[in-house]
Amino acid sequence: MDIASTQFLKGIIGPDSVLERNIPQIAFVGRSNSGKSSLINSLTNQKNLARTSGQPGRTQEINIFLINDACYFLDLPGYGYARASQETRAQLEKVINGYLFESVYRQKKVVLVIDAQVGPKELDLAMIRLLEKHGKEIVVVANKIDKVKRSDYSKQLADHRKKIGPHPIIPYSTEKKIGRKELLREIL
Ligand SMILES: Nc1nc2c(ncn2[C@@H]2O[C@H](COP(=O)(O)OP(=O)(O)OP(=O)(O)O)[C@@H](O)[C@H]2O)c(=O)[nH]1
Ligand SMILES: [Mg+2]
Repeated sequence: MDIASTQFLKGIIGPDSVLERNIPQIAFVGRSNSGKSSLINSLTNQKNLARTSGQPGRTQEINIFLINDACYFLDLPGYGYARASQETRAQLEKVINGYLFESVYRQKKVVLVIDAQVGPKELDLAMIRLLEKHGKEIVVVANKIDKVKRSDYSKQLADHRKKIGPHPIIPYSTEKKIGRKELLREIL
């Protein structure tokens, strides 16, 4: 299945009636700057549907996109942006955890976006453990795979796999358009 239509619905910071409709939710989570918003643009073949930035901390709300009139993509704020103020980080964490762990909402899949070159950091592993504890279906996207040298590719992915455990890991590059078909197959 491919993506034929995409529509931005709204940005939310807490419970919302849009999420009460009987439409499967696919949430994109991960560290700030890992490329969640770029990934949504890449999957939907749009340039500026989700707003991206070289500066971490771009996405501050949960932006909801309706895909094919059939499911939602939710672009979450990133966690772990060290230079944000304590207050901002606490607020973002409240939005992320409130939606994922303290709401009545269920996700068809949670797509955890990591930087393929950096690998999963402690905050990512903590997020994976929390998601597992709450019984979420996790798909890991190793984004920015274009930054990894060809010769390091399989060793890097094997290292990530050891840390991440039994969840699918999809190498991806929003810049080089690598991994799109594989990820769509996994989530749609
Ligand atoms: N090299 C490379 N850079 C990428 C790729 N995908 C995204 N980026 C860059 O990563 C930066 C962050 O992208 P965003 O999509 O804004 O990241 P985000 O995870 O939504 O960030 P927050 O909203 O702050 O949580 C931008 O400068 C993108 O151009 C990729 O596949 N390869
Ligand atoms: Mg973003």
